Amino acid sequence: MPVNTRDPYDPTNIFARILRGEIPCREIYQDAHALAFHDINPQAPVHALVIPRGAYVSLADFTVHASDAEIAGLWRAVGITADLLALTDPGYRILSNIGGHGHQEVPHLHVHLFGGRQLGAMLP
Ligand code: D5M
Repeated sequence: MPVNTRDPYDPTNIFARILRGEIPCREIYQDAHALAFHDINPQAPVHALVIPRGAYVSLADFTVHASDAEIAGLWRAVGITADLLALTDPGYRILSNIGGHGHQEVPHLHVHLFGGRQLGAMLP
């Protein structure tokens, strides 16, 4: 179900439940600010998700309301996750869907990492 980024945060969303340990994930990395795990429906040989621990609906919400430490922490975790998955060289793609037109389905900010093969041109 697409979400509206102006909607309040829904603490029952699936990634909130993963953060609380209520449902399992295939964890790659975690620290004080972020958790990284494998996507349950991979769209590439490597498809990971990195999420902040804080309750943010999307990148739009995060960039306005998160602290500098949270913002730095999320992007550092993206880089660390890419390194752990050996994506950094030869390269990979990140993507974050925002709201209805962005076809965001899970209303907790997540950064997708795609890699493990030569990716095509970036087309919508
Ligand atoms: O993408 C949401 C992504 O979240 C989609 O690629 C599937 C993934 N997903 C959904 N549930 C799970 C669980 N339980 N574990 C791992 N990955 C999951 P979006 O950008 O919102 O369209």
